[in-house]
Amino acid sequence: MQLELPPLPYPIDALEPHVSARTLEFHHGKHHKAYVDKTKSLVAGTDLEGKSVEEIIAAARARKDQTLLNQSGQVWNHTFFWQCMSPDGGGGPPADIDTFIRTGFADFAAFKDVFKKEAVGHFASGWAWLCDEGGKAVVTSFHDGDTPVGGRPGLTPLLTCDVWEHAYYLDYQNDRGGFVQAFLDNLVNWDFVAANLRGA
Ligand code: MN3
Repeated sequence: MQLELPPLPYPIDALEPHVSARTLEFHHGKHHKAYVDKTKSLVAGTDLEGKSVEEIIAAARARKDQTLLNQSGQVWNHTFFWQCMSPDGGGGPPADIDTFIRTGFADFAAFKDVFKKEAVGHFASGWAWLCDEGGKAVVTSFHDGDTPVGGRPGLTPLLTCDVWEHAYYLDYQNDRGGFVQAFLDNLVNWDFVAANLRGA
């Protein structure tokens, strides 16, 4: 992944009414941009200048540089997160994803329940994830700007929901559960999740 602010993969008002254009103006145009700008300023003039976001994250972990890890992790997480949503999202998953989800959960409804509990129960800022861990579906979360990228051996990220307040406060105020429910029911881009599962 390039250290750049990518354009959103859909028009800014495409996720309404579940995520408003105003939320995306701030979330993508201000918050995500700030993480890109801050990471660029942190690596400028160092051996990490010009490296990929994954390389910067790996170096931040190796050097125990929490500031660089949070900033570069937020770049990766947000670029991934935009692709996890679609105006045509939600509903049931494609057959291959449904089969995969049953490696870790009783069925799709049970998965949604666990994912929502993880997202709502995550204390303070962070991200809820569906990952492939050695062929098994797992739900987990990471704090602040941390990311599954190099965060735990054998963990492949498939889907994420941003549970920082900036992701939902303009539309849902303090109702994180309402946002996560709308995300699961109406926004998840299961085709993107399936591509991640195939290693695309
Ligand atoms: Mn965010």
